[in-house]
Amino acid sequence: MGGQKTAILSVYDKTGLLDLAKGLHDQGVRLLASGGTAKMIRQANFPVEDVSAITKAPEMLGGRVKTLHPAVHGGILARNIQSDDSDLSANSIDKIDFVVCNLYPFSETVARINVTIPEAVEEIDVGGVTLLRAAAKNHSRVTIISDPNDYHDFLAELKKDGEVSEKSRQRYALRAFEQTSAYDTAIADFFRKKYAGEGEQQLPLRYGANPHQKPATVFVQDSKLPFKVLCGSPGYINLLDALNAWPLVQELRKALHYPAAASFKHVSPAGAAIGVPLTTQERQVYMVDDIDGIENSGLAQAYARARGADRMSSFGDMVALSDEVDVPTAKIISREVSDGVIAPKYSDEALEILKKKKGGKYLVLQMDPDYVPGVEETRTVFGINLRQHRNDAKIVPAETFNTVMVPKNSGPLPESALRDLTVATIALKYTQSNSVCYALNGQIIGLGAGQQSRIHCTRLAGDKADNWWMRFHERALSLKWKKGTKRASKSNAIDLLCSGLVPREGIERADFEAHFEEGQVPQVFTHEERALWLAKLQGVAVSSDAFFPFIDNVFRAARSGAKYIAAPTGSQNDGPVFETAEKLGITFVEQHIRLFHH
Ligand code: 93A
Repeated sequence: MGGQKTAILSVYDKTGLLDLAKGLHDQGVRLLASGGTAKMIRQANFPVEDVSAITKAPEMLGGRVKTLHPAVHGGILARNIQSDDSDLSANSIDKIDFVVCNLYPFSETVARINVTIPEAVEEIDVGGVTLLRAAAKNHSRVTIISDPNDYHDFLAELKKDGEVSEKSRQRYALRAFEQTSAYDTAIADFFRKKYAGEGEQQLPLRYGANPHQKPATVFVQDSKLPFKVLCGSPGYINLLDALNAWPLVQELRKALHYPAAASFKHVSPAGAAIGVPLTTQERQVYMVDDIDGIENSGLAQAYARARGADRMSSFGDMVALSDEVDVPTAKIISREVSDGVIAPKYSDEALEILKKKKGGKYLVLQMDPDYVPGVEETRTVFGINLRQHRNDAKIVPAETFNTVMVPKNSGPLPESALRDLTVATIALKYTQSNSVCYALNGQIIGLGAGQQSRIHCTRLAGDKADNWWMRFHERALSLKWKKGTKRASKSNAIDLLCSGLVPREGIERADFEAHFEEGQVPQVFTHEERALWLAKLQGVAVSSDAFFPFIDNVFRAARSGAKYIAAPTGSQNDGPVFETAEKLGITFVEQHIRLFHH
């Protein structure tokens, strides 16, 4: 149409406004502006008309309605098409070519201490957001300038070319869309805190990962939190643990059809297990031989195994349980040092037991078992957003472990091997990488998490598996504790004995000896005793979250009784890795899904 171009200006932040108005005026652009914006331009003696010149309506409601009018939005949204042109001329509306707008400072206002809801409400920009969105929507014709930092480049381009290129319009439109999105997020955040009702859609947390990281909160957008707090108040790390531990037990339950339990610390499992019946010896090693009714509770046996795998690491754990929590399970938890539990349901009696723990402060979360998270997950690290498809890969025993690399022509894996590889592999899916897991009897027996080198994971997990197995040695089972020795102290002393780290002298030795009855301090294991006993650890299943780069991992796994290994392939050393496994009598299964987790 070649005629005079029109700009509408409505800015809260008036930085650079006069230079912009001058630049537009120099280009022969007609300027329309809302109240305060027009006033400032007029005072500087540049020609400007009030928006009311085209709306024929005054600003009203104390400024709540300034630019909200068909004369404005028709002029912005009209395309260069016949029907839009005739609509405009039927209503005597002129097209608008440039929109310059920035919004009321909502975030700055609500950041003030003691801001009231009416104060916040007044800072919710409606007309400005509409200007931004309308102009950005119609960016194929209209230029939207929403950041004073863009004034210079915008004017320079206009001056040079007499118009704004499509590329620039796209860039400016994107910026406007980002701004309205952030603006709406800030408004929703504010009102979620005010109106959502604690525990429904959001929950304030005492602090973040550390006490100085305040404020901290957990929330969902557009739905309800899928868990209820039945007792205590969750911390940030409790929730990180719970929200990793819950899907782990849910997946174990679905894959193996047994009740499942996990014991989490620092966002990795210290133990995870299904409720395979416990032997008398296992009950003793896991310190649950006095729990009434445990033999009839799959869930209690699962937790006894999860907690018993590595009692040192489970100290102060976050527990996840796949099924309704019953009395035997609650009883086991109630006398251990533990931070909290997440489960789909609690029997009344079990809940009463848990509610008494920690002086009434024990964290009890009830998870909605039907909750399904969205397929995408986003996190912010150092102010930068990262988004990915959630790791929803399924570990299905009958499918995941059916590609046997060595020995060739071997038949299908025995049920127990499939079970243990499944436990180990699902555990790795929720373990900080790198990770390697050893499993036996339906439970983790050693897990190496968060090591930068794979062999260090394999060793760490192997050492833990060895330590676990040493606890079944006759000597470790017949310790004579001094009366009053606490469970945690017993676990620490057993750990020293079983890992071969019993102090020889000094106050550390005295401290160790103090746990035992007079004259009953256990002999340390000799090298031979240890070797003899460890040789009896057999049939272990080992899983790795990524391929083994070197054969050393296979050597180490074999030393702790590995009979089955599942790992992704793709290493340059795959050939030697398989050969080594075969030589050591290990069945090596390709597990084709890499399972890094962070
Ligand atoms: O209260 S509003 O939402 N109602 C409107 O119709 C409207 N139009 C523009 N606020 C509105 N604005 C905002 O006014 C702009 O986003 C800008 O931040 C501010 C500029 O006002 P003034 O020109 O009076 O200083």
